[in-house]
Amino acid sequence: MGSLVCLMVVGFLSVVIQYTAGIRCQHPWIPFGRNCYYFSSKKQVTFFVAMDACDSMGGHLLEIRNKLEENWISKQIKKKGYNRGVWLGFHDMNHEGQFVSLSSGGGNLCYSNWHQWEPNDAGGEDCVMFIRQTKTWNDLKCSKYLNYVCKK
Ligand code: MMA
Ligand code: CA
Repeated sequence: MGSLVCLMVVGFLSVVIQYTAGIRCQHPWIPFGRNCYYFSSKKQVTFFVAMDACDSMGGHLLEIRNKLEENWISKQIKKKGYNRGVWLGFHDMNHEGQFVSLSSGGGNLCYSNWHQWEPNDAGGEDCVMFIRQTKTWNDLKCSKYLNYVCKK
């Protein structure tokens, strides 16, 4: 095999192994891919309370990075019985319409899944939620109450 093909095979296999072998998570965190996830109680809280809760547990508010993760999160949320959805660790508090990640120091979003007509900043909405029913995203006032998921 050419060395490039060989490198590609090794790279592919290491990704497969990383995903299939999985990682260990401390109870009550649960694993998916290379991360651990904490699902909040049924109590709903504001964006800032959710953010602080995740930070204090050594994680950060959920940032959905791809469709695979999004589908898994969606299933977990339904299992948990959250009624509306969850906060995501994205916001546009600094520049209206420019949504950035909380954890990666204000980086732009590589993956997004906005609901039709969103984000619409209706009455001033700077935080982001994952909508349980439609599996899409909406910008929402940060002072609203939702369930949350932490990731680390
Ligand atoms: C509507 C829509 C959204 C907005 C929420 C606020 C239900 O959806 O206008 O864009 O964020 O209302 O509750
Ligand atoms: Ca909105």
